[in-house]
Amino acid sequence: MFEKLKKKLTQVKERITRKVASELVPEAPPETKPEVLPETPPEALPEAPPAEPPEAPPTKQEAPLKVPLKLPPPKKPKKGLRRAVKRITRRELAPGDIEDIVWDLQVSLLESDVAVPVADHIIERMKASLVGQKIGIRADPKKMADDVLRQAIQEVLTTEKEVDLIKVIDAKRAKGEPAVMVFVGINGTGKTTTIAKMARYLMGRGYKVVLAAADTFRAAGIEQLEIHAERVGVGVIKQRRGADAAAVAYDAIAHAKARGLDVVLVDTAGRMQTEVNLMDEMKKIVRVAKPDLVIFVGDALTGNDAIEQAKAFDQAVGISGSILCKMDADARGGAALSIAHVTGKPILFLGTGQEYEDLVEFKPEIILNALFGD
Ligand SMILES: Nc1nc2c(ncn2[C@@H]2O[C@H](COP(=O)(O)OP(=O)(O)OP(=O)(O)O)[C@@H](O)[C@H]2O)c(=O)[nH]1
Ligand SMILES: [Mg+2]
Repeated sequence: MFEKLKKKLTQVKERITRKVASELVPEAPPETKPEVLPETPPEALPEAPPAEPPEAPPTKQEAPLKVPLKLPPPKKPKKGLRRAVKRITRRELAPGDIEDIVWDLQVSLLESDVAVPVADHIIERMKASLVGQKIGIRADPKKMADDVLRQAIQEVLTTEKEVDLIKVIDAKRAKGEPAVMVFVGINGTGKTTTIAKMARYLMGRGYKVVLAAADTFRAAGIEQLEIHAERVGVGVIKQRRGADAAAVAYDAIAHAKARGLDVVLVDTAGRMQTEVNLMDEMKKIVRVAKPDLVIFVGDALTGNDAIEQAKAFDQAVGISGSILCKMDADARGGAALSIAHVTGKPILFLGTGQEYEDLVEFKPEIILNALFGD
């Protein structure tokens, strides 16, 4: 997962590390030996400039001769020296220091299909963290580079409003009603497979689930769902092909209510956001089913296209969150980094393979570890 983006971010981190290391300056020498100036610290990279000429300031060495005997001679040189060291350890990074690095990062993110506003946000956060940063001897350049990028990316992965699927189901169960979830997205992104995975996931947690075969549009749409349902051992409510998709969803909800089931997962036909009739049909499904959650299913491999789709589906029916599938094959990571920030809706789960257990609850750490782990 994310091999290409990880490689690019590693290069950016190395550049930040080198930049910070080149700014490192020695710390104050031990107070007992004011005349001995420190050597270049071992942490600094070879290009780190020596911060001070090897000789101590001559005035300081001559000072003891001029002071009256009753004054302790070493005091003044120590103070002066400390002040000098303090001045140089105050070195800060200026915008110009990181201009090239910022440019590199921007190109890397855009090449990885990260959406422009998300790339901009990451860049701005990185600048805000680095510019004006005081770099002292104790700075750990590698850690600093890592932290700066990690934090910026963590921010774009997190939305203000979280959605806890299990809490939503439990709240409905407490009212004696089934939770209804409608899965939407363009063709072939992984909706039907994800519904089967989700049914398995929820049944494993003790919930009673039924599926609604509301993809009445595509040939074999219903049969495909039935095959998955049989494999995971869950019931399907269906009508014939071409039937009103909203009516199928309605039937499934009525069935769940009658049987005291906990969750209805509604499969829908894939549709391009530009297909007006199909988008209208989806709006009707949502109007009729009044789902607790509308879940956008995106194909991570389509990068920025998935983000544009998510925006369009959100505008049409108001999505609650997203599930990104095919993460197992995604080397670029653009969709995963962008979708939450652009839509303002959280990523709920990740599809990580073609098996039914390949559905992972989303946590920013999954992405961060893939990008920053060893
Ligand atoms: N590698 C991988 N493949 C996946 C994942 N999720 C789904 N797929 C595959 O993607 C293909 C399409 O999946 P479907 O579930 O049929 O997609 P859909 O959105 O229902 O498609 P339509 O009904 O045609 O719109 C199938 O071959 C799935 O096995 C995933 O997380 N990883
Ligand atoms: Mg399908």
